[in-house]
Amino acid sequence: MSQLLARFAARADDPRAAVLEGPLDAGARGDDGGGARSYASVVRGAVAIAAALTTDGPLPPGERVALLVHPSAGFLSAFFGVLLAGGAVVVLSPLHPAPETAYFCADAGVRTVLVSAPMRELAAPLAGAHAVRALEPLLATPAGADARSLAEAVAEASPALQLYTSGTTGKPKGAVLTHENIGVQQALVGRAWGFSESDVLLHALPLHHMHGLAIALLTAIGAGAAARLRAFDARAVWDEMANATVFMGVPAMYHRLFLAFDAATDEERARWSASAAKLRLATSGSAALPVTLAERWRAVTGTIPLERFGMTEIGVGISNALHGPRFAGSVGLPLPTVETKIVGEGPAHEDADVGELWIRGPSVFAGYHRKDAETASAFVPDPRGGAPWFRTGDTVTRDPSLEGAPFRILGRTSVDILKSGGYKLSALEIEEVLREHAAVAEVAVVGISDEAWGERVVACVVRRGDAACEAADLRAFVRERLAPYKVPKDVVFLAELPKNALGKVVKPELVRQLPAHLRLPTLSS
Ligand code: MCA
Ligand code: AMP
Repeated sequence: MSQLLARFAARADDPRAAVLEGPLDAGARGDDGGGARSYASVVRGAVAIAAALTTDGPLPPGERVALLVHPSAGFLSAFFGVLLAGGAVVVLSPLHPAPETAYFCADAGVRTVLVSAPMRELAAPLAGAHAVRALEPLLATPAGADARSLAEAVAEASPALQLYTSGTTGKPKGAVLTHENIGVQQALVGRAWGFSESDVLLHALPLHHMHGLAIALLTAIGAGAAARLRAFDARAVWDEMANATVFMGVPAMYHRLFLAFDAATDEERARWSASAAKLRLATSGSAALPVTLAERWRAVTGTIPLERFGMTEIGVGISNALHGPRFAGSVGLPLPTVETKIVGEGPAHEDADVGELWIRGPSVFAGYHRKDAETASAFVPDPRGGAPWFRTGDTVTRDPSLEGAPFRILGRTSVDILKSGGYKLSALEIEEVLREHAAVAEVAVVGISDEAWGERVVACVVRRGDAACEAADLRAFVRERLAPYKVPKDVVFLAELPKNALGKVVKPELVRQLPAHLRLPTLSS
């Protein structure tokens, strides 16, 4: 039986808040009033969604059902409703333009899309190819079964979630995570970070990625905590820390928090500092947390954020300890059940001091949806017949000078994978789109180090002949086709791109040349 669903179903009669939606009131921790949505009502909603999805008979196991639902209790009911019906969730985001959303749905083989009222217009282009169903009326579907009996029918090995992640092969791939993967992850992270029913998670992360969805929201829900869901806004996040116990962010959020802090009044700074210092936990992940930001957080709260390493394909694999020393610039040690190996240039499977991080364990995903070649190249068989290793594509080392020799993430093994504000981006995907523009003869997309975003996406373009085309035209062209966070921040026109003898663009050389062509970003850009 799915442990993820068993934990959820066990809260069917729990009157305490699962989700806090409205204006925060420190006392709102109980019934369905004042923006607090109880576990009982979220479970009831999920059972109703499961009933609505199965009126014509059971779903084929792992049937992909897409959600275009704003962050809310309804999102949680829809998510668990699909799972209780035996399906697997594909989370869509309002950030994606229609062509990208259409690609996710087509690639996943989605037949049904559940849409909440604020997203209705965005779902209109999907209506031709998919059954688009309004969420709110479905939440009231009469249900015959109860959550526990539905949970019992779902196997641990069944797919639960398909998350789209950028890779080195152009278009994003659907990483398939089973109930076991997510359930193990939920328990591991919950235990490692000391989650309990008395926690209130301040949640401002997007829900279409592993960090916001599983590492944050499902960890909190698995422990019976409450999640305050809101869009990220630096001043509001500072304000709302007063009513939270845990905050999870990406480094770009900490950067924004300190821009707001520096612009705040003395009274605000004092109030915000006091609230932040009272949080029992603040975490950072999805990209390297610069030591300067870690130290700014220490100056306000007395401790640096708990940094950990994760991936869509594995959830959190390595984490600093909740109690015990935390070292800025290191991500700590593998969580229990996570096996690691560092593989260098030498013979395969030989442990090295510096090299690619390989991981295995029950939280590692099942494979990429309908992409057997990519799945095969992501895993390395164990020569002794054990479970295969997942190649993370991250270069790591361990620091023997620190207690426990914690891991340090040194960078990606591929220049074509970028991280901007915590989002993983494929340079190849952005290049493919730019190449469709009539004025583009050649293009190379690279990331340059940036204080606000970690990496700043820059497109280097050779124009076709004397075609008239400006940076703004190309940015607008990409924006119609890809999420706004994938749009290059800068477009640089060059006479030619540096290439090696085989005619391949030498991206490191291009990055070295770029400062001469670019106005360097300012602190607030
Ligand atoms: C927004 N913009 C961005 C990004 N976010 N550009 C590049 N990179 C970004 N990450 C663009 C907007 O489209 C807009 O463009 C301009 O920047 C200003 O947007 P703004 O409204 O100020 O941004 P925002 O909406 O406040 O977003 C900033 C953010 C967001 C809150 C930091 O980027 C974010 O939520 N990042 C989290 C990503 C995440 O969850 N990653 C987890 C992946 P324009 O002006 O042109 O319109 S999972 C993972 O990594 C693993 C599992 C792990 O370890 O966690
Ligand atoms: P994603 O595919 O969006 O899940 O991103 C996963 C990638 O984020 C990892 O492979 C790392 O490159 C990066 N990442 C996650 N956490 C950290 C961290 N704490 N430090 C450095 N990089 C990180």
